[in-house]
Amino acid sequence: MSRPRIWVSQPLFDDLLAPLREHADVVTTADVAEHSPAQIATALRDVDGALVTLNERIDGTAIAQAQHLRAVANVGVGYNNLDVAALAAVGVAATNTPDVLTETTADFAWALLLATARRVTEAERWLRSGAWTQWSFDRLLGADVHGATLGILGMGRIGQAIARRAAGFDMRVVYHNRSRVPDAVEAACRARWVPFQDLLAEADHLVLVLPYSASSHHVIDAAALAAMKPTATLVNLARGGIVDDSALAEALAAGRIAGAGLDVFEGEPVVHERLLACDNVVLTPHIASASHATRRAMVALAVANLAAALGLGPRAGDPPNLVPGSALPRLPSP
Ligand code: 8YV
Repeated sequence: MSRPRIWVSQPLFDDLLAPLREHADVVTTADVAEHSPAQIATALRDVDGALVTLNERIDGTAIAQAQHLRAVANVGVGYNNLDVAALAAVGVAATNTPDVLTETTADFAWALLLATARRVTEAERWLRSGAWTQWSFDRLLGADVHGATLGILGMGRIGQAIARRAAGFDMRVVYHNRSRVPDAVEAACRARWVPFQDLLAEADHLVLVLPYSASSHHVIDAAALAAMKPTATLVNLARGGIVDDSALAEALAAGRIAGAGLDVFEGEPVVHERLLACDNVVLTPHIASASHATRRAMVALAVANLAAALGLGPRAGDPPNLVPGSALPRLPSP
């Protein structure tokens, strides 16, 4: 049998690809690339496996042409860039990288929340502009975090890790999730399930950590923003599209909420121009999981998933992180 072929869609810590190189021919991508759908289809056409990031949208058209493809390993916990149903229909496994990024991403939620509530980046911009000629008592006043109510929309692993950190700030934690988490988890997180409307109304700081899907599209729209406290802050580190960015820009500009911290955007890397124009928003370029250790752990896990799915060497076996709805990989073509 010939050696399997693998496409690695972005530069991803080359040293971590060794377990793949040992048993397969690996095609890497030298520079960070914005691949067009046609380039993705071409890259997938002759390979058995692919290691991809959220930059690559793996759609039905590319999948239909990828006759040898058996597994796609996503470097990320979110996998809305993959058409899992189309992959499963032809026996291509899809995997993601849960757990390894939970704590790092939860840390970053707090970085955004604190920066937003205390207007850190706005203050720095003001200082750097040379405007600070005199100290003044009532300048750049923000919202307290300690003792406030933290709202969390989406109580998966990352939501729970964010909630656990809230104890250090002596906060009250309310969350909304389609289903309540078990009592023991609620107790560990000191969190209480509330209906969605109550979450909007009660949160002083609302953090979004739910997966993106058709049902979470624009779950934070103009009506949801209007239901929040005018003093509240909103943090999104889940996916663009969960928030209606245009409605958010309008709410921020009109002072309908106090501020927002955003790591993800509709149509990123393009950011809505009216968000760019707002002072009361902290903007970061999708870096919630970007610590040295975690980004390496994500690649190592995706490599292990792909090796298992393709049956490479000692790592052969069912991949441990198949996403919901994924198929097991089909047999290699002769
Ligand atoms: C990743 C993310 O950096 O894991 C996710 O879902 O959004 C980020 O942690 C990204 O997916 C890289 O592909």
